[in-house]
Amino acid sequence: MSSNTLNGARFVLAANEITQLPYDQGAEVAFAGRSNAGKSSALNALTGHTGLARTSKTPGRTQLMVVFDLPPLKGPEGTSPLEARLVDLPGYGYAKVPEAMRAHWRGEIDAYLKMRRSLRGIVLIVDIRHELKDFDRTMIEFCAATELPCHVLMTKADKISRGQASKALEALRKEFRTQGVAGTAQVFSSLAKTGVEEARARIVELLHTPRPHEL
Ligand SMILES: Nc1nc2c(ncn2[C@@H]2O[C@H](COP(=O)(O)OP(=O)(O)OP(=O)(O)O)[C@@H](O)[C@H]2O)c(=O)[nH]1
Ligand SMILES: [Mg+2]
Repeated sequence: MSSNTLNGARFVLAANEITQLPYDQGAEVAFAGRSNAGKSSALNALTGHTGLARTSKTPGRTQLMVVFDLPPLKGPEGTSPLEARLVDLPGYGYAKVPEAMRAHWRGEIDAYLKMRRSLRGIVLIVDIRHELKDFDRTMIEFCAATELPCHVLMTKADKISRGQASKALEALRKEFRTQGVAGTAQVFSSLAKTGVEEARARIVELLHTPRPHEL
């Protein structure tokens, strides 16, 4: 499976709760991040479809789990291909989202992360200009604790210099090392298409890597 397989992404459904998601088999990678961090823009850049995931200047717009199908993953000779999906999770941390809806999504995302057997990795989208927020840290710690691979896209890199971007990346990697977290990270920009190939390759790798409970 080459990294441009992400170009084959197609919208499947938008779910308000995890019971509405496609049957839990195959391989899935979920996009998480604070509201307005740039999740939908990153998905569009990675799949090469502008408008596949809705983007907006109004944070909190994606208050649904949005599922995209990818072409099936070819496994070793003699094994049947695996279904593959990308999931855009609702952004968290937007103050104007009513508390009841935030509580709903806290519960659903928590259950999704803990129970989704086909989930093979998280792509965490953070704004490269800002420090990690509490929820980012919670996500990274959760991934470390459950051996769920996490790849951080430090996006909106077009808004700062290259030097500042490498510094931010080094700082995050250092934080991972000191905390003993096995996460990976890279500089990204949906606007300038920086790091798109690197991110695609990492996502394909995540999709191909079974979790311990699958073995
Ligand atoms: N300059 C720049 N702007 C970006 C980039 N990525 C996203 N944006 C802008 O940031 C805003 C939010 O982007 P979205 O992709 O909608 O963010 P999101 O994380 O999906 O937000 P919600 O779905 O509302 O939680 C939009 O105005 C985008 O145009 C980037 O790489 N560079
Ligand atoms: Mg979005």
